[in-house]
Order: sequence, then C-alpha cells, then structure tokens
Amino acid sequence: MPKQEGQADANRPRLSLHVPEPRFRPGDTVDFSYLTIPETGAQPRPDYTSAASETWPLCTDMIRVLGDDDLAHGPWDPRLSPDKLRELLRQMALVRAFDARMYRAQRQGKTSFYLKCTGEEATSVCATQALDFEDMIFPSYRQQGCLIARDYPVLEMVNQIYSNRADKLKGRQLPILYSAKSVNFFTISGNLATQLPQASGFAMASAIRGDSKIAAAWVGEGSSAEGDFHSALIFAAVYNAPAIFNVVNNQWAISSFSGFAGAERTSFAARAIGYGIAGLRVDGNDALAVYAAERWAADRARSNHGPTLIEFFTYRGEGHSTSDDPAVYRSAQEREEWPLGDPITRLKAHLIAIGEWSEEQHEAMDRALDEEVKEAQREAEKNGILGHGLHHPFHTMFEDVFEELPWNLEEQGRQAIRERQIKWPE
Ligand SMILES: Cc1ncc(C[n+]2csc(CCOP(=O)(O)OP(=O)(O)O)c2C)c(N)n1
Repeated sequence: MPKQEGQADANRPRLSLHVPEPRFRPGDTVDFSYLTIPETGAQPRPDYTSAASETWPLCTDMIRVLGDDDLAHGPWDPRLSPDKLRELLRQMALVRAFDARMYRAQRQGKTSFYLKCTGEEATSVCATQALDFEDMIFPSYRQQGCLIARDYPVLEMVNQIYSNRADKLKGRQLPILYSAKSVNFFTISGNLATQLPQASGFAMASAIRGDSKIAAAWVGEGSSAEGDFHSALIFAAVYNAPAIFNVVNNQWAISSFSGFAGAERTSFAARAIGYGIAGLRVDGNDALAVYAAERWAADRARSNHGPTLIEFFTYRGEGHSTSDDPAVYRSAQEREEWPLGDPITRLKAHLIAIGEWSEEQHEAMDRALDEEVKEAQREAEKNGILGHGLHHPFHTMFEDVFEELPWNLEEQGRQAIRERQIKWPE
C-alpha cells in the first residue's frame, strides 16, 4: 500500500543501495596511495599448529618478505636455497614465455581462445612448489603455473590448446581447461568455483582413508562470491578437512572490479574469521611470501590442524582473455602504478642482490625458455591446429561417457558420420 502523510515512518531516511564503482576508469590518473602496504618482514608468524584465532590479525595485514632493498626479511622468509630460488624464477619465466606464445597463436588463428596470467605467476608456481607432488590441485583457469611447477610437458599443454589429434582431452574442453591426472591436477571446470567443494570433498575423503594427501584449490576473488565458496568452506571448517583455499585477488573479474565481490567491506582472507579457520593475506607478487604462506597452510593441513584460507593480493596485468579489451573499462596506468611490482622482476632482483644471478644469465634464460616453448609449439603443430581438421573424429564425442551408448546418442553419432561422410568405426 502507498505510504500516507503522517504515518509513523514518514520522517525516516529513504532506503538506498550502494553500487560499487571502481576508483579509476580509462584515462583516469591512477593513485594507489589509498592502499595500505605494510612494511616488509613486520608480520608475525604464528606456529602452524596455533589456534585459528591467532591468524586473524594476518587476515587484514599482508605477509611480505621481499623488501625494496631486494632482500628477504622477517619470520616468513622461507630460507630457500639459491638453487630453489632459481627454479622458482625459471618456472615463472617459463609461464610468461608460454603465455606470450600462446596469446600470439590465438591472434594467428591457431586456436580459438587463450588466457594469460601475467603478473600472477607466483601465486600458482610458488604455491604449488610449497606442496607435495601427491597433493591434489583444484585449479581455476588462470593456474597454468601449477602445471609448469609440476613439470607437466609444455607440448601436452599446446596440444590441448590446439584441440588437435594429440590432445589428451580429445577436443572436448575449451582451450586451457586442462586436466592432468599424471601430475595430480584436477580437471578445470568452466563453471566457476565448482572446484572448491570438490577440494573439500577430496580432503575429507583423504582423511577418511587415513591418507596424507591434502587438497589445494585456487579461485579468483570474483568467483569467491559464488555459493560454492560457502559450501566448500563450511564443510572444510566443520570437519577440519586438510584443504587450502587460495583466493587469487587480482582486482578484476573480467570487467567487474573486486568491489562487486565484497572487497570494499573487508579483505577476502577475513572471511576465514566467520568460519573459524586460519586466514592469511599475502603479497601475491612476492614469490617468497607466497611460498612461505602456502607451506605454512600445507603443514597445518597435513598435521590435522585444519584448513586455511589464503588471499593472494595481486594484479591482473593484462586482459581477462583473448576475448577481452581492458582498455574500455580500466585505466591503462593501473598496471604501471601497481605498488607491489612484478613477481618475476622482484625475485630476479633478489637473486642478483644476494650474488646468485645476473642480468646476463637472466637474458640467456629467457632466450632458452622462448626456444623451449617455440620447439614445443612446432611439435604440437604437426598434430594440427584450429581449422586444419586434424582433430579427433566428430563421432568420438559420443564415446567415453556411458558404459553402453544409449540408442539416441548412437543415432546422433551415425547422423554426424553421414553428414560428414566418414566411416563409423567397427
Ligand atoms: C558460474 C559461472 N559464472 C560466470 C561465468 C563467466 N565468467 C567467466 S570468467 C569470469 C570472471 C571471474 O573472475 P575471477 O573469479 O576474479 O577470476 P579471474 O578471471 O580474475 O582470474 C566470469 C564471470 C562462469 N564461467 N561460470
């Protein structure tokens, strides 16, 4: 009923909604001084067996190790050997070289789709390196670094991107939605956030079996607004499941900024508080901080001290994918002004500062990595690229799902063959 003059609530303020709006739009001058970037090395490191409540201050702070002086500081320094640091650097640089080539391949029409992770390499490579090989990875689509960190062959990745006859997934997944059982990398789903409850389920099953494998899931901050996030965390919290939930806060979800997923209210790590589990907010462009935080959470999960929610604070350096043009919705200056720098540049500078690396070695490594990717690409192209017809035969799309093919699908398979005039295999 319409309100009448003189009704009791006539003087009350009109209700209104807040619609988040990003600070900077195309052409705007970017100033990130509103972000609080805590001092490097100043964050306490509770023991991984501590009560979850001890981590709560770390949910709004930010764990940082690599300082402006390029040296490692504070209790979160994982004290890795120079060999290990060089391995992390090489793998992050390989991811970047791979991204550059595959992006170009899409522009050349060799694949329909590609998606880079520029600037976020540490969040996948260094986090995976902190896990055991047996631990199950539940990735989203921007975690190619997890595969690289587990030495999955680049050739297989290119075959999948080309959906060619050597593609192990037989062209049934969108390019980049990998599945790699051999390296304990769960199939990527295009339906965002479904990997989170799956990770909780895996972790619970692992515990029920008395196994020692834990689960580590990755999700974008945008996707963390999905209901699956809650289902996954409540299950993990209630049963103290050995799982790690990595929220990669790269500030953008295609053209929606993080405010639409709740970033204006609190940090993503702070959601851990509501579940009563451990939470860590980490400088995602600091390779050492990422490694240390993930290792802490892995040790915690493996020793039955419960799940951890980690927020990696980072920045999506480029467009969402080859189908996106970020210039129409955000300021190009954002990437240059990003106060946490670039993960590869920072680790390289650290290795140089401790006398374990040089500009010359870095350039030689980049050249070798580019050659390695180029060689894998050349090899993959022998198996076909988009439009060359060297894909798995169409009728095979009806296989591998049912033990016995239902009559209607068999009919569709035959129809596909008739239309393409190809032989139905006996
Ligand atoms: C359930 C679901 N909703 C929407 C989409 C469409 N979609 C694909 S990517 C994307 C943005 C996700 O952003 P974020 O989770 O922040 O990850 P990022 O791309 O930044 O790594 C959206 C909305 C989808 N694939 N699945």
